[in-house]
Amino acid sequence: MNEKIVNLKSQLDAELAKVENAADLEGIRVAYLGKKGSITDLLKGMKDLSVEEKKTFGQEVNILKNEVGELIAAKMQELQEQAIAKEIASMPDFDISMPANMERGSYHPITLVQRDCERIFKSMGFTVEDYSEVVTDYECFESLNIPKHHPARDMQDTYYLDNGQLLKTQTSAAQNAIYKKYKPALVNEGKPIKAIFPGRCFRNEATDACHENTFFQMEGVMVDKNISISNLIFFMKTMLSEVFQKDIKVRLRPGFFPFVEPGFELDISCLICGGEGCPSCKHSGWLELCPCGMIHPEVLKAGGIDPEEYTGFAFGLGLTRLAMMKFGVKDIRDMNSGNLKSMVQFTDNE
Ligand code: FA5
Repeated sequence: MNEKIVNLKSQLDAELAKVENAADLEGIRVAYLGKKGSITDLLKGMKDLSVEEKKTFGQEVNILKNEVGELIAAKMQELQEQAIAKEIASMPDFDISMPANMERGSYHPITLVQRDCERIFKSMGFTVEDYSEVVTDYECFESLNIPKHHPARDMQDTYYLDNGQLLKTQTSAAQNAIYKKYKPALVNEGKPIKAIFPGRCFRNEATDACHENTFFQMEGVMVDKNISISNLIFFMKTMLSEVFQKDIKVRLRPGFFPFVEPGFELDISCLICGGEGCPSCKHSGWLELCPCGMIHPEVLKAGGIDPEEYTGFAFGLGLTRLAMMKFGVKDIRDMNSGNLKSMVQFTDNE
């Protein structure tokens, strides 16, 4: 066997015997197998060999390369096992022979519908955005065409922080930031803004079977040239049929929100009582689920977008209520109860 190969191998053995942690081991891996590593150097040196020598030497280097990879992987395993053993030894009360607690949890119903909605909208080209729960008055109200002292604020009382910020009452609070973030791509590259942003909302209000003070919404916006109500209706229909996987009764009626014009309330027939009327739907047979509308020109302007050139739609889906309907949860307050038994019964099969 080539002398260089033999030397390299014994050098590696010596280094591996001394290594004590994963970071040093990674250093060794790079020194041997990296782009500028010793084995790569050996391969580079082959250009000066005869055809016959190249064949033998090449084979030997490849064998060495595999061997080095295996030795490093084995050493990594050994180091990991040592680390676990050390951790266990440092916990005198840890009894590894104790049986594991077999009570299984499950994903929360809201997480499940949120993921479902994200999957559906992603497949239609929407990006998923995350946004803060603490926002400014400008984000939550003013940028949405709700100036100070506007009566629309009365419907969304919330929790204020000493610094004047507040816990967001609606996921619409992220609209302004989303428009500003994606406006350059819209104007310079002609890429429509298509985003959804799920999030937790807070309102200071009395609770009942379909109202909580802490609940989830998922906002969606689309802005481009020539966006119309038909686009909005298409996306709403697709979302509902994908989430429920069956036909459900919906109704669209006029709704007032200062940040859309025209605005709509999209209600679904209550799936708890089949539309007969029950506490979950305030005995009306219908549940307000997803208000929506065409984005108000003032809101586009606040986001730096020219409303003469671009139009768009926005919707605010009540994710917690959607989860209630999908999983047959009669009282929204169960959703925040932290009661594992109560939640698992709805989602055990997921
Ligand atoms: C809004 O919050 C608007 N931002 C929605 C919107 C977005 C309209 C974009 C137009 C364009 P509203 O307050 O109606 O609207 O709440 C929207 C949905 O959130 C409701 O239909 C309901 O499903 C859910 N929701 C509202 N308040 C509560 C609550 N207290 N508990 C549980 N779900 C709620």
